[in-house]
Amino acid sequence: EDPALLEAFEARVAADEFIEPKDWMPEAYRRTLTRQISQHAHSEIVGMLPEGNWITRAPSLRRKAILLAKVQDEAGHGLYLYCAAETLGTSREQMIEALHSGKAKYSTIFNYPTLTWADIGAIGWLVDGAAIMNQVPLQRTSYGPYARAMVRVCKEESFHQRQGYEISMQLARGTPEQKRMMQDAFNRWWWPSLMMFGPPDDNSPNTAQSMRWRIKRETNDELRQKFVDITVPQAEFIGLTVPDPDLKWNEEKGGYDFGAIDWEEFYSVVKGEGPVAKERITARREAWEKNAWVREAAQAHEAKKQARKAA
Ligand code: FAQ
Repeated sequence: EDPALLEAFEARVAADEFIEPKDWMPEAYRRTLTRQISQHAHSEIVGMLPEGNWITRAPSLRRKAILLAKVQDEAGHGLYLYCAAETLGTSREQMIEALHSGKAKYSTIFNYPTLTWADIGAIGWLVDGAAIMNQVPLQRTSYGPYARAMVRVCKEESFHQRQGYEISMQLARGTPEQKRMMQDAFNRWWWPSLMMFGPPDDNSPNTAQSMRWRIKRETNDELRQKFVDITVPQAEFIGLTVPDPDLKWNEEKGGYDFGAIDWEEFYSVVKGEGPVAKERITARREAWEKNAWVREAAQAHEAKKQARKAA
């Protein structure tokens, strides 16, 4: 790589300029962005499944309409993100093939099952809450198309978080059985939500370079700490107990100390051993195969239109 080009690139990044698709960029920058954005896109698409599972069983028409809209938003986020990743030179077919063959990663959080309606509250509140915490700084990520996609995604995600917290609040203040159900969902989603931020900084191979290139604006541990500090008072406010006996306010650091995360569980879920990992990929593959006729029909329609134009 030409050292003059590299120097000019680094100066632009240091000046907080956006890098655009046709600009020169180091190959490693392109690779790491393609990796992160495509994983993010896959997460949005696979992330439709746990909640999609409850659309037919939502407890009221209002809840059903909200949940339908939310799951459709996730599809939209996946599509913007695939578009952003495509601008770096990898085709959507290649990315989808990588997901379906099990080569590509997506967020560990979506390999856990949704057992009760309370899980829908917990996902909106905690999973979307963690997602926003991570995505707000990505609105200033150095790659223009990714940063711009994040602006709209964050607006929608913040509505998702509120709807989840509202479900959680209603259940936590409901009958003893509803409260028990909400506490159980909270217990199951708490630790996996903390894992969403990725491995600890001293064990995160990509963080240092991604911070230098301003792809990441905050580290995994910094974001995880912010999430804990914001979420614990929300749990207390609705009368839920955080399932962590070591959780304690630390006056000196102005944040909570929290217990050890089970990183073995994290790495086994990353490797594809999550409780419902096989089910998730099977559902994606089946959706792709069963709906091939839609893609074929769209292509046939387009070919006819082109032929008519040429005639
Ligand atoms: N799951 O060196 P680092 C959503 C991998 S939100 C699986 O720290 P990096 C919204 C990592 O890829 C969820 N793998 O990596 C929604 C790397 O492997 P690689 C999606 C993980 O990239 C809500 C290795 O471990 N959000 O979908 C995870 O610097 C509700 C070493 O890690 C994003 O993707 C994990 N949790 O930092 C939808 C946000 N963590 O690639 C539906 C954008 C780490 O070298 C319903 N991404 N790994 O083979 C990021 O900010 C970063 O990529 C991190 C990881 C922070 C996730």
